[in-house]
Amino acid sequence: MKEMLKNYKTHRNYLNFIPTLFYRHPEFISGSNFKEMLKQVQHDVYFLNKKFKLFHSLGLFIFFSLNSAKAQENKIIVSKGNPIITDKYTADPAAYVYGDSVYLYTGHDVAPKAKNTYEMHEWLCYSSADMVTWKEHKSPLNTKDFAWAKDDAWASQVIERSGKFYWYVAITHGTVHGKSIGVAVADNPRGPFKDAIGKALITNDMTTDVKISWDDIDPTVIIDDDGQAYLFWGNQKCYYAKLKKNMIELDGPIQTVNVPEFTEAPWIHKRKGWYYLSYASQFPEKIVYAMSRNISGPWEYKGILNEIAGNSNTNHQSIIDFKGKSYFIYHNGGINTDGGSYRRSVCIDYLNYNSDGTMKRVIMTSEGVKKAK
Ligand code: FUB
Repeated sequence: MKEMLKNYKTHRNYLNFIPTLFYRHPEFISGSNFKEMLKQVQHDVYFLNKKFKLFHSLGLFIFFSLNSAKAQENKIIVSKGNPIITDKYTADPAAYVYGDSVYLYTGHDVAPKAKNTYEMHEWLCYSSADMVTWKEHKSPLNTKDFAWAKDDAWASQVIERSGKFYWYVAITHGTVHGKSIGVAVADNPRGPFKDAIGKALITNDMTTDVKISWDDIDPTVIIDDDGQAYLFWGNQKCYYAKLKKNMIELDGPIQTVNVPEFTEAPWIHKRKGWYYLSYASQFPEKIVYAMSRNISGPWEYKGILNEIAGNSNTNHQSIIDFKGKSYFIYHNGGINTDGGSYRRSVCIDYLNYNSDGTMKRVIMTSEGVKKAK
């Protein structure tokens, strides 16, 4: 009996439990079959203790998992220079200025150490009001969100129109051979995003000039001052097309941009009446650029903007203006010790323009940028 009570006491809610025992075993009160009853009670207590321990551990597990997911969601990263994020590999940055913040969307390299191909299943989202302190948001988009797609969360870009956020992504198609471009939509820049059309916007069979299956990648998007939106993308050839106001349909034929030694990673931006088309050139990649007064060209080639980014054979840029400064956001393989072409990391340095609108070559630094005010 003593043992039994000890067992009860180890049980957090034993006080509630005792009346239940009397209810289940009325013979305890009458005194008959006392030994049998004791056995039964001990048996019950044993299993209740076991159950309690199980529920207790399960509860703790759920509590800690939820809390660590929550902590991860709102994790604050104070960058100590380049790379800006060091707890995971981030690639293919696409920054977007919205309100008082910069939203930074990246791919997520998860290839294990010895794997020398890309392994990427989701996109990541960070935001900052000063370019140094970043908040990590819950991953707002995964390749699984596109039911028609296979895998490969490659380069992407987000843009806002009429209060909706459109995220154009490069991804492998599930049934049409090759890479494709999908579009997801959300009501706020942190998502969650969902597939906007339930099918790909661009598939490999829509562009037949280039005989590779990965020429439909790396979407970049712009809404011009007159409200016309354009999508640029490509590998080996740079394509572009108008988008309808709904942002989820092409508005006219796919056209080709004529620029030298185009590899991939186009980024289109406009500043002071100039259109800039920067892109990765050759391999390993340098970022070069061309300028035009007209979005449909002709484009004037201006040369190298950023040299090969250290130990990464790709070099994928995003260009923004924020709080009075211009930024060049790119990736290298700078995380010790496994960083490299398939485990990349986002970096940020200043971008400077000359008075004629041309861009000065970027100086990649370890220090990165200072707090924007
Ligand atoms: O991250 C996968 C691919 O590598 C991107 O789509 C390219 O731009 C290159 O960075």
